[in-house]
Amino acid sequence: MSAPFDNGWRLELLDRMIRIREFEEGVRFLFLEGAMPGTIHQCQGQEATAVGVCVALREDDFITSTFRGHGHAIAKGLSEQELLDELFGASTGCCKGKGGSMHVGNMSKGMVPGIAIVGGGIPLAAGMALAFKMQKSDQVVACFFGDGAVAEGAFHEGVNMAAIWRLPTIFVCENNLYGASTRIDLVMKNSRVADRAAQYGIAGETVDGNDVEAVYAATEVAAARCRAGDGPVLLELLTYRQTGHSRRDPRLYQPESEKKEWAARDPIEVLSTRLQAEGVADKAEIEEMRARAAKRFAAAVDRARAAPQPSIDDLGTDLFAEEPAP
Ligand SMILES: Cc1ncc(C[n+]2csc(CCOP(=O)(O)OP(=O)(O)O)c2C)c(N)n1
Ligand SMILES: [Mg+2]
Repeated sequence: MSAPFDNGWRLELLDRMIRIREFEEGVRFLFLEGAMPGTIHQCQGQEATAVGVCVALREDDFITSTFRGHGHAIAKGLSEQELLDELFGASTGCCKGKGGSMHVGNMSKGMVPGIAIVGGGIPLAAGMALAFKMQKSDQVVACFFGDGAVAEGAFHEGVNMAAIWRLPTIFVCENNLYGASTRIDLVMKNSRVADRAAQYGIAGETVDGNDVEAVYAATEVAAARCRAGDGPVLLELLTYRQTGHSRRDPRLYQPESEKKEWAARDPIEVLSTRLQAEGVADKAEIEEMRARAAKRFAAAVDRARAAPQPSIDDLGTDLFAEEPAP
């Protein structure tokens, strides 16, 4: 990937974050009007973690994601169309309509379909990285998980194994202070997640997860470490969920003062303000970006509403089990 501080590139970072925000806000209304089945876990406020990590990776690198994967997907290069089709349960969706919101992904674009078990992606990412190492490939895996995953046994097992075998995995903890409604300090004595890296003998760093350029820079260093055989790396990205945990959550457990404090550090605003202050873009250009993203989303919704649903025959495809002999 080219240098992060080229101005054209910084505008690209902003554009991707805006596309994610437009997507999430649009999807929220679609769910409220009952247009889609299932539930949703959204990422408004966390766009910089997704974009900063994914754009620092190569196209042939992989990510694993969670139940909160829409932003990761757009950041890794999936289109709004294939995501919306998936959310509508259409056979043209990125998982042929069989996964839905919690399992979006596209292996050809380097995204393993989302794993909704908290911490479930961690051992899988270590396993993928082991495969890359055995194949003598220099690909890396970035594994997204929340602060809630850190107390799962899977975290210890996956990180420890990656550490002893020096696997090319970037463990990306999106620390948004809450696991559903539970605040991090109720479930962790030491809530600085990056501190755990030292116990495993690996590199670890805490980064401002609402500053996309800082996330990009930290990921670039981590990926280079992994490619050089000096992985894994644990990145803790400090961020905040500006929306409910899932569709029905009014997030009453987040204190008003805390919400305000983090709203003032909104990742899109942080970069827009910086680019305007440096004369890289003006308000009108940024507004134009937003309008383009909104238009793109609206066109994708029209197509997704008319997209074909899976057929009965599709029930028997994409399965690992063989049909028993008659
Ligand atoms: C093993 C497991 N336990 C519980 C759940 C239910 N659950 C889904 S999301 C969630 C909270 C996860 O919090 P965190 O890991 O911090 O991620 P965030 O939602 O903040 O992105 C819980 C408890 C689950 N999916 N898997
Ligand atoms: Mg969390």
